[in-house]
Amino acid sequence: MSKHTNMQRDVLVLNLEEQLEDIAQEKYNKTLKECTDQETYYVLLEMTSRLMDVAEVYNGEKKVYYISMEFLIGKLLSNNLINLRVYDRVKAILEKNGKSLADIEECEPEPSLGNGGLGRLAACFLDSIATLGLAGEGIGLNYHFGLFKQVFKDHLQNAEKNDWIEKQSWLEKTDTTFEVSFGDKKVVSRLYNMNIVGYDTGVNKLRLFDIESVDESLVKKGIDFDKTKIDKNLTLFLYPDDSDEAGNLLRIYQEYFLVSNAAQLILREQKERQYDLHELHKHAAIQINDTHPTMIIPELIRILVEEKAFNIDEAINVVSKTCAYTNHTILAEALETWPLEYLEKVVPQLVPYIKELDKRVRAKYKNPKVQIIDKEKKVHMAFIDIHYGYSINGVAAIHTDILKDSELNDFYKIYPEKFNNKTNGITFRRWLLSCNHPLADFLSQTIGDGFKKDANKLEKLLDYADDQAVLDKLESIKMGKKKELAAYLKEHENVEVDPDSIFDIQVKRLHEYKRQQMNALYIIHKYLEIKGGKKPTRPLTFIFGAKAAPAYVIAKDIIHLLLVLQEIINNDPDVNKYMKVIMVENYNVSYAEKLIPACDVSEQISLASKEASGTSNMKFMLNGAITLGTDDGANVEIHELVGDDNIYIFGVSADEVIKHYKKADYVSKDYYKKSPVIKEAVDFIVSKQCLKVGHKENLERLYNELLNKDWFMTLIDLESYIAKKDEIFADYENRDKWKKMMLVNIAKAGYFSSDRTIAEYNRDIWHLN
Ligand code: 26Y
Repeated sequence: MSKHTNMQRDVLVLNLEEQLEDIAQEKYNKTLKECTDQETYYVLLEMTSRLMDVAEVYNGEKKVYYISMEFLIGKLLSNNLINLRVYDRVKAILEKNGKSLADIEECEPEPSLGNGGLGRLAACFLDSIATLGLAGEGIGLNYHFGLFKQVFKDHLQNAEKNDWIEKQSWLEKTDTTFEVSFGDKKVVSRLYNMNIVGYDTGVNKLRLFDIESVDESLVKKGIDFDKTKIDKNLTLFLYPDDSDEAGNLLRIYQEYFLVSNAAQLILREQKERQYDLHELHKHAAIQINDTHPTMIIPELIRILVEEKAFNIDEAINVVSKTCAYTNHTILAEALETWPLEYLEKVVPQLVPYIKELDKRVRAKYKNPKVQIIDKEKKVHMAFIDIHYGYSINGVAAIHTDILKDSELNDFYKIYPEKFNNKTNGITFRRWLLSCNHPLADFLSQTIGDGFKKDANKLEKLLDYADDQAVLDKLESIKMGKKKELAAYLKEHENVEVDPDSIFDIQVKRLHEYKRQQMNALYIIHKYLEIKGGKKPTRPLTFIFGAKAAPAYVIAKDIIHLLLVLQEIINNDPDVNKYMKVIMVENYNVSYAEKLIPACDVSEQISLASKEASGTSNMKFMLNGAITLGTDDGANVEIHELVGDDNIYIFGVSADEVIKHYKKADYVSKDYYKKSPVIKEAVDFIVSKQCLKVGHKENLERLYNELLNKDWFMTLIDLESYIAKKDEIFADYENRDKWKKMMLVNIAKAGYFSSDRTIAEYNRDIWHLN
């Protein structure tokens, strides 16, 4: 940090209280004490922004550009205060003025710029890039209504617009505008910046592009709008309904809008710094977050050829040395393949370049499975990344192995040196320091502050594995967080839960492969057991949070089932003393920060081989929850780190699953017929009791799906899941054993810091100084 900014910062930090009073006067002509919570939030926003404006800005010889359609950053106030190292002082000043920082946080709207794992990962990465002092920025879109807000009506998910942008916000409007041309129209973009401050370090920027001509009044009811008016709707929503052609086209418009802006921004910076574009790869690393920004490759090549006088070989060569791709899924339906005809309509200028890239592959490799444009004239976006990028990584060890050995094996045989693994991570600033102050403080007292900068230091906690006082304290911190959550659920969901019950939590996007339906079948099983007189030793609280893509019918049916079960069980006086079910409305990052610290049992029950990594598994572990999971994604690595005694693993292995798919020999009905327990639970879905509360159409469709398709093999694992879950609940009563498991999980979580992940990206892929 330069002496100058250092001094400015010191002055601001020394006079925090004066600053806050001054801003309150300037803005509201009030003392801080007189401000409402809402006003206080804006005062803090201003103060924090000033602090960030004088922090060091990273400027290296080489920079990483993390391009992503999603950045699920969460609320920023607390996080920024923590990273600026002023949280405790601000909290004290507020308390002196009769205010609680927690109440003020409630006034901040949560930016709605991502769907789930991939978007949240991008946000954790930005935090770690800044914390490690690397020059890097995120480039994304500023969706006005972002991901929809979930509302439950009649036990069904309804989608509403999420109007999160306020006049005063963390967004800073810039003077930068670019022209973006599509086949049939042009739009003008506008760049907004957000500061990303590292922990006790400097700032980077998140660049979010928008259009000036966006028209919010296009959205009348729910999330429906005219999908054809691109100049008005382009940045309204994140991934609109892709069930029809207009939705797909809009997504291509959005993707090209993102990469065209990114390319212009990057090339402008190269010019300002007077770098030779033939050496682009020495000054820029472009990380492509899943295939959504893949068009950056042909777009850069196009610009270099058409505007910078490169010949095509030179252009392809330098772009290929600059771009790297991260794969987040092996689900075929999530791998983008765009009909060439769509690209011809939206981005005709790219088509000759995509055809050229395809032609070069064709000349070299005969295997039809590695061609960019297939027989049906569909463009496989991932294949562009693999042929014309210099790195391809999976996001957990098992995921990368599956990519290499099966899904992308044909490519691995061609380019073994390009493939590498980068196991995901999470930022401990948000997922420990910010969401769990009691735990963070206790860890500091016990093992020192070192873990805040070097997460591996958490292992020191293992020295206390037999220290009764430490174990008891971990238990009481958990209890404190469970009580807080219980109060929040009472207020926001109108459900009463017992903090002494076991909190069993599954929060993640709703998808059949994640198998929320299997958890629902366990709940049915337990319900029927209790009805039959078999009471659990201790009450059980099952909590879900999940949004389903609006066009994903079965996922919405699963939500329906969960809401129906919630209604039946919570209102059944024979049972509600022993178990409760809560599906929280509008699960988001802020909700996660309340749920995760309060969790006892972390549900990570995807069909083995299907969850690329998962990241909530890491957040739960760090906060002392015990994983109940399959050997899938990063669960495998958690399992290796904590050992068999500190995790509950069940179900068929990834290898077995892959064999079943290859042989196409899984028949769910066989499992249903064979097992009375399975049959009883599945039948309950269409029982009179359920049909009285829920809808025949939804429940029958789900029932038939499970019985006749069950593509993600719920029934193959149901019996072993029930057995493991009963075992974990029984073990909960062995309090000393449980507390020790908590301790080991926290102590071993250090590996999952995104600081480690980012250090690896830099070491193996980006090579920034
Ligand atoms: C193309 C479109 C339909 C699409 C939109 C969003 C496809 C995929 C996605 C999002 C995928 C995603 O979030 N994947 C998750 O990425 C996490 C971070 O790597 C993983 O931990 C998680 O296992 C994976 O499901």
